[in-house]
Amino acid sequence: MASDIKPLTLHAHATGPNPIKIAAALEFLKLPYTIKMWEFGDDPEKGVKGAAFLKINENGRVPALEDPNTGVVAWESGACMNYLRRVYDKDGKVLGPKGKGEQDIVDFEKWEYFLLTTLGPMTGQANWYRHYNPVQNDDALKRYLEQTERCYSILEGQLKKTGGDSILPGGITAVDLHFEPWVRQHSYAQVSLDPYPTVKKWLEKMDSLKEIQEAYRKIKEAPKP
Ligand SMILES: N[C@@H](CCC(=O)N[C@@H](CS)C(=O)NCC(=O)O)C(=O)O
Repeated sequence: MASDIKPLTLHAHATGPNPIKIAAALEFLKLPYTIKMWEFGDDPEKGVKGAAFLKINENGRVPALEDPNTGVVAWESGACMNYLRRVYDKDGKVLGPKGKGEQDIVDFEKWEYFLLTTLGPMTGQANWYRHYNPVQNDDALKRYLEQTERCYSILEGQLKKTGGDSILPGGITAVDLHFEPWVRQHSYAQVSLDPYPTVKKWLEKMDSLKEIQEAYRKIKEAPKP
C-alpha cells in the first residue's frame, strides 16, 4: 500500500466485538491507522453516548471510521467494511468474493448479512439477558440462546464445505472478519463449541493469522479513553 496514505482513525472499545472486524480489515489491507478508544456510557468527552462521539456517530456505537484521505466518515461495521473494500480493495483481491459471478457475490452478501442481522444481534441479546438485564428474564434468555445456537449450527454446515478453512470457498474474505470476533466471544454467551467442531477449527485458524493477532494487539494497547 502506498506510503502517502494518511492514517485512518478507527473508533473502538476495549471489549466490543464490532470494532475488531474493522481493525482486522485495515490489517489485511495494510493501511495505516490510529485507534481512538471510547468507553460505554454518556460521559460527554469519553463515552459513546456523549456529545463528542455523537458528532461522529449519532447512533452512539462503535466502530466508526474516519478517513482523512477522502474526508469520509463511516459507522456501522458493515458500512465501514464495505467502504474500505470499495476504496482500498478495488479489485476485491484481498477481502472480496473470490469468484466474480453473480452467485459468488450473492453468497458473499448473504453470509455478511446473516452475521450483521442475525448471528451478531442474537448473540448480543443473549449476552444482554445473561449479563446485564436488571431483572431475570428466563424466557428472553432462552429465546435468544436458542437462536444463537441455531446460527452456530447453520455456520457449522457452511464451514463443513471448506473443511473449516473459510466461510466461503476459495479463502478468507471480509465475511470471515465479520464473524471472527463474535465467534471468539462464544463462551461469554455460554455457547459451547463442542457441537460445532468445524467452527472451532475455523476459529483456531483465524486466530493464528498475523493480521487478526495484530488487530487485537493494537486495540488492547491503544491508549485508554
Ligand atoms: N450494528 C452495529 C453494532 C455496533 C455496536 O453495537 N457496537 C457496540 C460495541 S461492539 C457498542 O458500541 N455498544 C455501545 C452501547 O451499546 O452503548 C455495527 O455492526 O457496527
